[in-house]
Amino acid sequence: MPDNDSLKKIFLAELNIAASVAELQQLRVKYLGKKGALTAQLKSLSTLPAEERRSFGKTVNDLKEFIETEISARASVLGNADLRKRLASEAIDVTLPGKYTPCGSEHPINKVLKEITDVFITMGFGVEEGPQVELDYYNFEALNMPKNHPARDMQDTFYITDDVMLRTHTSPVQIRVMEQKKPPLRFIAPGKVYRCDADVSHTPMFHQVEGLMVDTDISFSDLKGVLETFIHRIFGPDTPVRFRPSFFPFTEPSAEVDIGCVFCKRRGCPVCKSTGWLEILGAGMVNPHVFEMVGYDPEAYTGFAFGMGVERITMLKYSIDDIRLFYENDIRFLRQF
Ligand code: 2NL
Repeated sequence: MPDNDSLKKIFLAELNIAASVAELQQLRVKYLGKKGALTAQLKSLSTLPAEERRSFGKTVNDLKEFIETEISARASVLGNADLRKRLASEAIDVTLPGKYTPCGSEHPINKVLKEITDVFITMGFGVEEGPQVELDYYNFEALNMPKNHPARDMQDTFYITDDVMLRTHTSPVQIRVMEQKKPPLRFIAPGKVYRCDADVSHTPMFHQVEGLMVDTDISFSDLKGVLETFIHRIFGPDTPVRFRPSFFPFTEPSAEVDIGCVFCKRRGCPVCKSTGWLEILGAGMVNPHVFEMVGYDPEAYTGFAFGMGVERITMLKYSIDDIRLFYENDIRFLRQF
């Protein structure tokens, strides 16, 4: 068995070459562990003559303490070095350019649809939705367009069966809501609608926002106030607005609403066909016959309704001259919004 002095020398030599905290841990076990060199020294104590035990015991204990202190000191140095090494090898250069992540943007139709919806929500309107595959009853019949009514032809309907079709407007949503709820009512019905038609200003699928307000004393002034406010929020407060008499089977009286041409500022241009005005909405007072169809007393209630095409409003707002651009998915077009 080596004496304490040689043990110390060997330990110091080994301590010197230990290169990591893990190797220090092995040293600790080797010298101070249950089967360690120092433990063996202490065990040999009992074989010594009594007079030698005290000084030998002290030497072993001093050495034990010395080894513990040395290992701890070295561990903290190596531990710092380990940390520095890891920090250096795992360092991130935050100034390097990032990986390119392609990012889409909101479709212009959804963007304008949201803007329109927000304006009406601000005025206290709710938002209602309904099925795109609709029954003849809700799409036509309940809106005062019985079978063989000429206005049905204007709608270029996609039929699925005699009684089932793709909705040609979102008015059926309003019929369904009126069947379910009593007045007062105030909501818009945004969504996709379908008509068999295709050219620069028509796609077979497009978006509509219709609106309805029903109470005991709703007048044409309410309709004018709400729609003028809406137009001024979407096109700016100085936009001229004009109400022109028109006809819809589901409203009486009916009006078409024009704004001063956004392209020529009413001086006259090809877009407004030299009239200085652009049509953007249809509206009117709900036809009493429609109220009867949903079980409302037409003597007790009045209301106004309106409808607009979202594509048309978006085209006017952004000076887009071909509706098909919305649905060609050309990224150069879509990126501009
Ligand atoms: C247009 C015209 C309009 C309505 C839609 C409506 C709905 C019910 C009752 C009465 Cl349930 N009216 N909707 C009224 C007038 C005009 O749309 O040019 N749309 C693009």
